[in-house]
Amino acid sequence: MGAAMGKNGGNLLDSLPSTQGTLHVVMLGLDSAGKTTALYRLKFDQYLNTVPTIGFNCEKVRGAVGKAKGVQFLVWDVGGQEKLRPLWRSYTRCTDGIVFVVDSVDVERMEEAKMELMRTAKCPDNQGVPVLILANKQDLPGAREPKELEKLLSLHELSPIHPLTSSGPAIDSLSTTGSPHQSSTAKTPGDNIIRKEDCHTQSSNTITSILNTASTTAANSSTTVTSSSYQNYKGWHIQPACAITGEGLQEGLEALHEMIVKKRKMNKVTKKKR
Ligand SMILES: Nc1nc2c(ncn2[C@@H]2O[C@H](COP(=O)(O)OP(=O)(O)O)[C@@H](O)[C@H]2O)c(=O)[nH]1
Ligand SMILES: [Mg+2]
Repeated sequence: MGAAMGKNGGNLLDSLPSTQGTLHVVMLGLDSAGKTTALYRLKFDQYLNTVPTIGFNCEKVRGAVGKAKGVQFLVWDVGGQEKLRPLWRSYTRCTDGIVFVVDSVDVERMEEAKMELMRTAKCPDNQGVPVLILANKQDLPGAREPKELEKLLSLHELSPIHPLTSSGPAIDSLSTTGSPHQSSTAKTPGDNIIRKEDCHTQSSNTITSILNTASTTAANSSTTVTSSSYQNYKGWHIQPACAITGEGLQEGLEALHEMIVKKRKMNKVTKKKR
């Protein structure tokens, strides 16, 4: 898709003035998992033939179901080839949510997918960022069910550490809806990388200290709200999908939206406790 979509399809430049309130989402996953197909199915509600993504595609898409109905998402679809994966980090730094697309049939590469997912989700910048795992290609024979993928990908490891009950690191990340000024067309690797300095967000150090403070304060006073907020927040959701027909994609966005809203509420409570 890439460059062709940039010329003929939606252009991020069009979208820049009205990105306030837009949720920023990065779509990652191994090459050929179906990221670009999913993006353009969401955007145009039709199947578009893709070519391997070198760089990224970026489109505004709208939620169509449940509480996500009408919500605008700015979705970055980043190339998944091995040589491009080191760039993922630059795209996830200020994101509201991560969509990790998995080819549900490709069991041989499931370990590789798990490794990349964990590397991304456990990176200090991304801890606590909601992750939607899109179990794609469910239309194909041999597609693994979400329950099995949950085990194969060790998704339980993604659940956040409860800062009030654990002595583990309480790292959170406050997200921002500030938009990096970039073009929507595919670029060569390294072009138009979102840098953390571009995002008006707080550093993980600051956030760690916010949570540590909250933890101490809350332990000495009323902890119910913060505590239950954290307990309700799983931080990930697995959604069966078929990017070719579009099945499951909007439901996935709805689940991601719900996680983002919960996460923001948690952040608010945490800030109030300071
Ligand atoms: N059967 C099936 N094929 C899919 C599905 N999603 C993507 N594909 C195919 O998988 C290949 C790779 O898709 P693409 O979107 O380019 O993957 P990307 O590298 O993750 O962006 C293409 O031939 C798509 O047509 C799906 O849900 N079902
Ligand atoms: Mg692609």
